[in-house]
Amino acid sequence: GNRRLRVLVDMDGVIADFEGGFLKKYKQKYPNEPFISLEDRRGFWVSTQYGEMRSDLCEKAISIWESKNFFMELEPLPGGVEALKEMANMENTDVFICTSPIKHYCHCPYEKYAWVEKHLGPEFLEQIILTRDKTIVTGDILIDDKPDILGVEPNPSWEHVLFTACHNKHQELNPKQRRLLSWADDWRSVLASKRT
Ligand code: BVP
Repeated sequence: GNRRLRVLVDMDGVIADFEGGFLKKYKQKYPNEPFISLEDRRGFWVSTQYGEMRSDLCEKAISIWESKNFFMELEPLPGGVEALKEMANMENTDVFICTSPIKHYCHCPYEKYAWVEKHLGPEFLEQIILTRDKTIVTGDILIDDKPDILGVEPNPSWEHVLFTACHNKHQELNPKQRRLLSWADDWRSVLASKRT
């Protein structure tokens, strides 16, 4: 059979700093509006928490990631690029970047490819999966900061390993769910545990 390990890695909040990039550009564009510090972030959806603070701030938040160059200019999260390159060079290991583009499609999909080419190299362009439904993608592990990954497939093949982010660090997990606290955490052991 196929003894290769297939690792799916999310992009925003796992290898690219969506939250930091959002807050920086939101403060630049709306210097006189209230904001939510990363320490106070709760819940996956930035737009929801801003909308709860004041209803018009939901669309102001959305305007940030719908802008040209938002996704392109995200900073890499510490250790992510190095981890993916190391993973890709491991024996019997296939790594894919599995990321959901926003529905405002004029910049985001292009900029995600450009980001990968810039930070991981052109050979990584072969490894990109853009999908709004990750449950239909098969793999052994999905490393993702979104706590609930749902779609049309009720029993996805992958084990979701929750990557810690400002919005999920206080969240209670299902008893059997595992976390990676950061790329300094022991991701190599998580991969090893799926090979046996
Ligand atoms: O493209 C990202 C940003 C966007 O959703 C996608 C999440 O992709 P994955 O990390 O799951 O692959 N996004 C959108 C909103 C609000 C939209 Br209205 C948000 O609050 N946060 C967010 O990440």
